[in-house]
Amino acid sequence: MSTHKHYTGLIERYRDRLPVSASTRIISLNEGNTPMIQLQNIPRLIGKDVDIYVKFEGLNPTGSFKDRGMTMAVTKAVEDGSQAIICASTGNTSAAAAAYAARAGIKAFVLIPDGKIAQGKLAQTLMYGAEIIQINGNFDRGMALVKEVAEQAPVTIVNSINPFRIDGQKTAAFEIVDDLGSAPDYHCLPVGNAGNITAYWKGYTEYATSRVCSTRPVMCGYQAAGAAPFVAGHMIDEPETIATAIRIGHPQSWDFAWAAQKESGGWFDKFADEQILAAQKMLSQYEGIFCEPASATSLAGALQDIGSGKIPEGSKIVCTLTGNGLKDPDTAIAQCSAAHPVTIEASLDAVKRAILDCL
Ligand code: AN7
Repeated sequence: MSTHKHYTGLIERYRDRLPVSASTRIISLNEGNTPMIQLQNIPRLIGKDVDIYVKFEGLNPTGSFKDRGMTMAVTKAVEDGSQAIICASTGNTSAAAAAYAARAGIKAFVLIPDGKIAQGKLAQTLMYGAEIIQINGNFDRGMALVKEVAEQAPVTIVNSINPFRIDGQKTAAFEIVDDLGSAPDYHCLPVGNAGNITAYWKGYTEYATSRVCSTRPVMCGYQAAGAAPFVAGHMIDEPETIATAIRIGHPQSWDFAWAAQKESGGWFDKFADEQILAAQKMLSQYEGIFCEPASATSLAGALQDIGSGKIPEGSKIVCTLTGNGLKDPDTAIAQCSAAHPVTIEASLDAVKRAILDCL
Protein backbone atom coordinates (compact mmCIF):
# COMPACT_ATOMS: atom_id res chain seq x y z
CA MET A 1 0.00 0.00 0.00
CA SER A 2 1.27 3.48 -0.85
CA THR A 3 2.17 5.71 2.07
CA HIS A 4 1.85 8.79 -0.12
CA LYS A 5 -0.27 11.51 1.47
CA HIS A 6 -2.20 13.95 -0.69
CA TYR A 7 -2.25 17.44 0.91
CA THR A 8 -5.80 18.28 1.92
CA GLY A 9 -5.52 21.61 3.67
CA LEU A 10 -4.56 23.11 6.99
CA ILE A 11 -7.32 21.63 9.14
CA GLU A 12 -6.19 18.12 8.28
CA ARG A 13 -2.54 19.04 8.79
CA TYR A 14 -3.06 20.69 12.16
CA ARG A 15 -6.23 18.92 13.28
CA ASP A 16 -4.87 18.14 16.77
CA ARG A 17 -4.55 21.90 17.37
CA LEU A 18 -7.94 22.87 15.92
CA PRO A 19 -11.51 22.49 17.21
CA VAL A 20 -12.62 19.62 14.97
CA SER A 21 -13.57 16.02 15.73
CA ALA A 22 -13.25 12.81 13.73
CA SER A 23 -16.81 13.24 12.44
CA THR A 24 -16.48 16.89 11.38
CA ARG A 25 -17.09 17.41 7.65
CA ILE A 26 -14.15 19.56 6.62
CA ILE A 27 -14.80 22.29 4.06
CA SER A 28 -11.45 22.88 2.39
CA LEU A 29 -9.86 24.05 -0.83
CA ASN A 30 -6.42 22.75 0.25
CA GLU A 31 -5.47 26.18 1.59
CA GLY A 32 -2.29 26.82 3.56
CA ASN A 33 1.15 25.29 2.99
CA THR A 34 2.16 28.56 1.33
CA PRO A 35 5.77 29.25 0.37
CA MET A 36 8.32 30.96 2.58
CA ILE A 37 10.53 32.79 0.13
CA GLN A 38 13.83 34.23 1.30
CA LEU A 39 14.56 37.63 -0.23
CA GLN A 40 17.87 37.58 -2.08
CA ASN A 41 18.27 40.91 -3.81
CA ILE A 42 16.64 43.41 -1.46
CA PRO A 43 18.92 42.71 1.56
CA ARG A 44 21.93 43.19 -0.73
CA LEU A 45 20.40 46.36 -2.15
CA ILE A 46 19.92 47.91 1.29
CA GLY A 47 23.34 46.68 2.40
CA LYS A 48 22.11 44.97 5.54
CA ASP A 49 22.93 41.55 6.90
CA VAL A 50 19.41 40.30 7.60
CA ASP A 51 17.44 37.17 6.72
CA ILE A 52 14.09 38.32 5.37
CA TYR A 53 11.52 35.70 4.45
CA VAL A 54 8.15 36.47 2.96
CA LYS A 55 5.24 34.17 3.71
CA PHE A 56 3.37 34.44 0.43
CA GLU A 57 -0.24 34.10 1.46
CA GLY A 58 -1.32 35.38 -1.94
CA LEU A 59 -0.86 31.80 -3.13
CA ASN A 60 -3.85 30.52 -1.20
CA PRO A 61 -6.82 29.24 -3.26
CA THR A 62 -8.63 32.58 -3.39
CA GLY A 63 -5.41 34.58 -3.31
CA SER A 64 -5.27 35.73 0.30
CA PHE A 65 -4.66 34.60 3.89
CA LYS A 66 -8.39 34.80 4.54
CA ASP A 67 -8.73 31.22 3.26
CA ARG A 68 -7.04 29.96 6.43
CA GLY A 69 -9.71 31.43 8.62
CA MET A 70 -12.54 30.70 6.23
CA THR A 71 -11.92 26.93 5.97
CA MET A 72 -12.31 26.79 9.75
CA ALA A 73 -15.24 29.22 10.04
CA VAL A 74 -17.26 27.59 7.28
CA THR A 75 -16.46 24.08 8.52
CA LYS A 76 -17.84 25.05 11.95
CA ALA A 77 -20.83 26.92 10.50
CA VAL A 78 -21.80 23.81 8.51
CA GLU A 79 -21.20 21.56 11.52
CA ASP A 80 -23.56 23.78 13.52
CA GLY A 81 -26.24 23.45 10.82
CA SER A 82 -25.97 26.96 9.41
CA GLN A 83 -27.39 27.49 5.91
CA ALA A 84 -25.90 30.94 5.32
CA ILE A 85 -22.87 33.00 6.24
CA ILE A 86 -22.41 36.77 6.20
CA CYS A 87 -19.49 39.18 6.39
CA ALA A 88 -18.52 42.77 5.82
CA SER A 89 -15.40 43.06 3.72
CA THR A 90 -12.83 45.24 2.03
CA GLY A 91 -12.71 42.45 -0.58
CA ASN A 92 -10.61 39.47 0.43
CA THR A 93 -12.89 38.17 3.15
CA SER A 94 -15.82 38.37 0.75
CA ALA A 95 -13.93 36.38 -1.90
CA ALA A 96 -12.96 33.71 0.62
CA ALA A 97 -16.43 33.55 2.17
CA ALA A 98 -17.99 33.21 -1.28
CA ALA A 99 -15.63 30.41 -2.32
CA TYR A 100 -15.97 28.33 0.84
CA ALA A 101 -19.75 28.80 0.85
CA ALA A 102 -19.81 27.50 -2.74
CA ARG A 103 -17.69 24.53 -1.70
CA ALA A 104 -20.02 23.81 1.22
CA GLY A 105 -23.21 24.37 -0.75
CA ILE A 106 -24.52 27.15 1.48
CA LYS A 107 -25.31 30.81 0.86
CA ALA A 108 -22.91 33.73 1.38
CA PHE A 109 -23.98 37.35 1.88
CA VAL A 110 -21.24 39.95 1.65
CA LEU A 111 -21.43 43.66 2.46
CA ILE A 112 -18.86 45.66 0.55
CA PRO A 113 -18.11 49.39 0.43
CA ASP A 114 -19.40 50.74 -2.86
CA GLY A 115 -16.56 51.36 -5.33
CA LYS A 116 -13.82 50.70 -2.78
CA ILE A 117 -12.86 47.11 -3.42
CA ALA A 118 -10.28 45.99 -5.94
CA GLN A 119 -11.48 44.58 -9.28
CA GLY A 120 -10.05 41.10 -8.84
CA LYS A 121 -11.83 40.65 -5.53
CA LEU A 122 -15.13 41.78 -7.01
CA ALA A 123 -14.68 39.43 -9.98
CA GLN A 124 -14.05 36.45 -7.72
CA THR A 125 -16.92 37.17 -5.39
CA LEU A 126 -19.29 37.47 -8.34
CA MET A 127 -18.04 34.24 -9.93
CA TYR A 128 -18.30 32.21 -6.71
CA GLY A 129 -21.93 33.27 -6.62
CA ALA A 130 -22.23 35.21 -3.38
CA GLU A 131 -25.08 37.63 -2.75
CA ILE A 132 -23.30 40.97 -2.93
CA ILE A 133 -24.76 43.84 -0.95
CA GLN A 134 -22.96 47.09 -1.79
CA ILE A 135 -23.42 49.83 0.79
CA ASN A 136 -22.72 53.52 0.49
CA GLY A 137 -20.55 53.36 3.57
CA ASN A 138 -17.12 52.02 4.49
CA PHE A 139 -16.04 48.67 5.97
CA ASP A 140 -16.59 49.83 9.55
CA ARG A 141 -20.20 50.74 8.81
CA GLY A 142 -20.67 47.39 7.05
CA MET A 143 -19.24 45.56 10.04
CA ALA A 144 -21.65 47.32 12.40
CA LEU A 145 -24.57 46.41 10.14
CA VAL A 146 -23.49 42.76 9.91
CA LYS A 147 -23.39 42.47 13.70
CA GLU A 148 -26.89 43.93 13.96
CA VAL A 149 -28.44 41.88 11.17
CA ALA A 150 -26.95 38.60 12.47
CA GLU A 151 -29.01 39.06 15.63
CA GLN A 152 -32.21 39.11 13.60
CA ALA A 153 -31.56 36.70 10.73
CA PRO A 154 -30.34 33.06 10.52
CA VAL A 155 -26.84 33.85 9.27
CA THR A 156 -23.42 33.06 10.75
CA ILE A 157 -20.90 35.90 10.87
CA VAL A 158 -17.58 34.89 9.31
CA ASN A 159 -15.64 38.07 9.97
CA SER A 160 -12.68 37.61 12.32
CA ILE A 161 -14.87 38.33 15.37
CA ASN A 162 -15.80 34.67 14.73
CA PRO A 163 -13.17 32.88 16.89
CA PHE A 164 -12.88 30.00 14.42
CA ARG A 165 -11.41 32.46 11.90
CA ILE A 166 -8.57 33.19 14.33
CA ASP A 167 -8.02 29.48 14.92
CA GLY A 168 -7.65 28.83 11.21
CA GLN A 169 -5.34 31.77 10.69
CA LYS A 170 -3.04 30.86 13.59
CA THR A 171 -1.81 27.93 11.45
CA ALA A 172 0.32 30.37 9.45
CA ALA A 173 2.51 30.78 12.55
CA PHE A 174 2.73 26.99 12.88
CA GLU A 175 3.85 26.69 9.25
CA ILE A 176 6.52 29.33 9.73
CA VAL A 177 8.00 27.61 12.79
CA ASP A 178 7.76 24.20 11.10
CA ASP A 179 9.57 25.64 8.07
CA LEU A 180 12.32 27.59 9.86
CA GLY A 181 12.78 25.15 12.72
CA SER A 182 12.31 28.03 15.16
CA ALA A 183 10.30 31.22 15.49
CA PRO A 184 11.66 34.27 13.65
CA ASP A 185 13.03 37.18 15.68
CA TYR A 186 10.59 39.66 14.14
CA HIS A 187 7.24 39.15 12.46
CA CYS A 188 6.03 42.04 10.30
CA LEU A 189 2.51 42.26 8.95
CA PRO A 190 -0.12 44.72 7.77
CA VAL A 191 -2.87 45.49 10.27
CA GLY A 192 -6.44 46.36 9.30
CA ASN A 193 -9.21 44.75 11.33
CA ALA A 194 -6.40 43.19 13.44
CA GLY A 195 -7.59 39.59 13.21
CA ASN A 196 -4.38 38.39 11.64
CA ILE A 197 -1.95 39.82 14.18
CA THR A 198 -4.19 38.28 16.85
CA ALA A 199 -4.08 34.93 15.08
CA TYR A 200 -0.30 34.88 14.55
CA TRP A 201 0.31 35.74 18.18
CA LYS A 202 -2.06 32.97 19.26
CA GLY A 203 -0.27 30.49 16.98
CA TYR A 204 3.22 31.39 18.16
CA THR A 205 2.07 31.33 21.77
CA GLU A 206 0.48 27.88 21.43
CA TYR A 207 3.62 26.48 19.82
CA ALA A 208 5.81 28.05 22.52
CA THR A 209 3.56 26.67 25.27
CA SER A 210 3.87 23.20 23.71
CA ARG A 211 7.63 23.69 23.43
CA VAL A 212 7.59 23.32 19.66
CA CYS A 213 9.59 26.55 19.68
CA SER A 214 11.44 28.18 22.54
CA THR A 215 10.84 31.83 21.62
CA ARG A 216 8.15 34.03 20.10
CA PRO A 217 8.82 36.88 17.67
CA VAL A 218 8.52 40.58 18.25
CA MET A 219 5.29 41.54 16.49
CA CYS A 220 5.48 44.59 14.20
CA GLY A 221 2.10 45.81 12.99
CA TYR A 222 2.10 48.26 10.10
CA GLN A 223 -0.79 50.40 8.89
CA ALA A 224 -1.55 52.84 6.11
CA ALA A 225 -1.09 56.42 7.27
CA GLY A 226 -4.70 57.36 6.49
CA ALA A 227 -6.04 54.34 8.33
CA ALA A 228 -3.81 53.95 11.36
CA PRO A 229 -5.92 53.72 14.53
CA PHE A 230 -3.22 51.73 16.36
CA VAL A 231 -0.70 54.49 15.76
CA ALA A 232 -3.20 57.20 16.72
CA GLY A 233 -4.22 55.26 19.81
CA HIS A 234 -7.89 55.65 19.00
CA MET A 235 -10.45 54.67 16.38
CA ILE A 236 -10.51 56.62 13.10
CA ASP A 237 -13.84 57.59 11.53
CA GLU A 238 -12.94 58.28 7.90
CA PRO A 239 -10.08 55.92 7.00
CA GLU A 240 -8.53 56.49 3.59
CA THR A 241 -5.79 54.69 1.68
CA ILE A 242 -5.06 53.31 -1.76
CA ALA A 243 -4.48 49.97 -0.01
CA THR A 244 -8.24 49.38 0.13
CA ALA A 245 -7.83 46.03 1.90
CA ILE A 246 -6.75 47.86 5.06
CA ARG A 247 -9.05 50.87 4.73
CA ILE A 248 -10.36 50.21 8.25
CA GLY A 249 -10.69 52.69 11.12
CA HIS A 250 -12.50 50.68 13.78
CA PRO A 251 -10.61 47.39 14.09
CA GLN A 252 -12.65 44.68 15.79
CA SER A 253 -9.69 42.90 17.42
CA TRP A 254 -8.48 46.09 19.14
CA ASP A 255 -7.65 44.59 22.55
CA PHE A 256 -6.11 41.40 21.16
CA ALA A 257 -3.80 43.38 18.87
CA TRP A 258 -2.62 45.57 21.75
CA ALA A 259 -1.97 42.42 23.77
CA ALA A 260 0.15 40.99 20.95
CA GLN A 261 2.13 44.23 20.73
CA LYS A 262 2.70 44.51 24.49
CA GLU A 263 3.43 40.85 25.22
CA SER A 264 5.86 40.57 22.32
CA GLY A 265 7.61 43.88 22.93
CA GLY A 266 6.55 44.99 19.47
CA TRP A 267 5.22 48.16 17.93
CA PHE A 268 2.83 49.73 15.43
CA ASP A 269 3.79 52.19 12.72
CA LYS A 270 2.22 53.79 9.66
CA PHE A 271 3.25 54.43 6.07
CA ALA A 272 2.12 56.82 3.37
CA ASP A 273 0.46 55.31 0.30
CA GLU A 274 3.55 56.22 -1.78
CA GLN A 275 5.79 54.22 0.57
CA ILE A 276 3.45 51.24 0.42
CA LEU A 277 3.35 51.31 -3.38
CA ALA A 278 7.13 51.71 -3.57
CA ALA A 279 7.59 48.59 -1.43
CA GLN A 280 5.10 46.70 -3.61
CA LYS A 281 7.01 47.64 -6.75
CA MET A 282 10.38 46.90 -5.19
CA LEU A 283 9.29 43.39 -4.27
CA SER A 284 8.00 42.81 -7.79
CA GLN A 285 10.98 44.24 -9.62
CA TYR A 286 13.82 42.94 -7.43
CA GLU A 287 12.42 39.61 -6.28
CA GLY A 288 9.70 38.63 -8.75
CA ILE A 289 7.01 38.57 -6.07
CA PHE A 290 3.77 40.40 -6.81
CA CYS A 291 1.60 41.11 -3.78
CA GLU A 292 -1.29 43.51 -3.38
CA PRO A 293 -0.68 47.02 -2.00
CA ALA A 294 -1.87 46.33 1.57
CA SER A 295 0.46 43.35 1.81
CA ALA A 296 3.51 45.42 0.89
CA THR A 297 2.97 47.49 4.04
CA SER A 298 4.76 44.67 5.90
CA LEU A 299 7.87 45.11 3.77
CA ALA A 300 7.70 48.92 3.90
CA GLY A 301 7.76 48.64 7.67
CA ALA A 302 10.49 46.02 7.83
CA LEU A 303 12.76 48.03 5.52
CA GLN A 304 12.29 51.21 7.51
CA ASP A 305 12.97 49.51 10.83
CA ILE A 306 15.96 47.57 9.49
CA GLY A 307 17.30 50.83 8.06
CA SER A 308 17.04 52.63 11.39
CA GLY A 309 18.51 49.70 13.33
CA LYS A 310 15.33 49.19 15.35
CA ILE A 311 15.43 45.70 13.81
CA PRO A 312 19.14 44.89 14.21
CA GLU A 313 21.42 43.20 11.71
CA GLY A 314 21.64 39.45 12.16
CA SER A 315 17.88 39.23 12.67
CA LYS A 316 15.60 36.64 11.13
CA ILE A 317 12.49 38.43 9.89
CA VAL A 318 9.24 37.14 8.41
CA CYS A 319 6.96 39.48 6.48
CA THR A 320 3.47 38.22 5.72
CA LEU A 321 2.36 39.02 2.18
CA THR A 322 -1.34 38.77 2.84
CA GLY A 323 -2.73 38.93 -0.71
CA ASN A 324 -1.88 38.40 -4.37
CA GLY A 325 -1.00 41.33 -6.63
CA LEU A 326 -3.50 40.11 -9.22
CA LYS A 327 -6.26 41.14 -6.84
CA ASP A 328 -5.78 44.79 -7.75
CA PRO A 329 -4.69 45.14 -11.38
CA ASP A 330 -5.88 48.76 -11.63
CA THR A 331 -3.53 50.05 -8.95
CA ALA A 332 -0.64 48.07 -10.44
CA ILE A 333 -1.17 49.34 -13.98
CA ALA A 334 -1.65 52.92 -12.81
CA GLN A 335 1.62 52.68 -10.93
CA CYS A 336 3.47 51.58 -14.05
CA SER A 337 1.88 54.16 -16.37
CA ALA A 338 5.29 55.57 -17.34
CA ALA A 339 6.23 52.14 -18.68
CA HIS A 340 3.00 51.54 -20.57
CA PRO A 341 3.57 49.25 -23.55
CA VAL A 342 3.76 51.05 -26.87
CA THR A 343 2.51 49.27 -29.98
CA ILE A 344 4.91 48.85 -32.89
CA GLU A 345 4.69 47.37 -36.37
CA ALA A 346 4.54 43.54 -36.37
CA SER A 347 7.77 43.10 -38.29
CA LEU A 348 11.13 41.50 -37.47
CA ASP A 349 12.92 44.80 -37.99
CA ALA A 350 10.69 46.77 -35.69
CA VAL A 351 10.86 44.14 -32.91
CA LYS A 352 14.65 43.92 -33.26
CA ARG A 353 14.93 47.69 -33.00
CA ALA A 354 12.72 47.72 -29.91
CA ILE A 355 14.97 45.15 -28.20
CA LEU A 356 18.23 46.83 -29.15
CA ASP A 357 16.90 50.18 -27.92
CA CYS A 358 16.48 48.69 -24.46
CA LEU A 359 19.82 46.93 -24.11
C1 AN7 B 1 -4.54 41.82 1.77
O1 AN7 B 1 -11.19 41.39 3.50
O2 AN7 B 1 -10.54 43.04 6.42
O3 AN7 B 1 -5.73 43.02 10.24
O4 AN7 B 1 -12.57 42.45 4.78
O5 AN7 B 1 -7.18 41.84 2.76
O6 AN7 B 1 -6.56 40.70 9.90
O7 AN7 B 1 -7.88 42.65 9.05
C2 AN7 B 1 -8.98 42.40 4.80
C3 AN7 B 1 -7.83 42.61 5.51
C4 AN7 B 1 -4.16 42.76 5.29
C5 AN7 B 1 -5.60 43.13 7.21
N1 AN7 B 1 -3.91 42.46 4.02
O8 AN7 B 1 -5.75 41.99 8.01
C6 AN7 B 1 -11.42 42.09 4.48
C7 AN7 B 1 -10.31 42.55 5.33
C8 AN7 B 1 -4.90 42.14 3.17
C9 AN7 B 1 -6.22 42.14 3.63
C10 AN7 B 1 -5.43 42.79 5.79
C11 AN7 B 1 -6.50 42.50 4.96
P1 AN7 B 1 -6.53 42.10 9.38
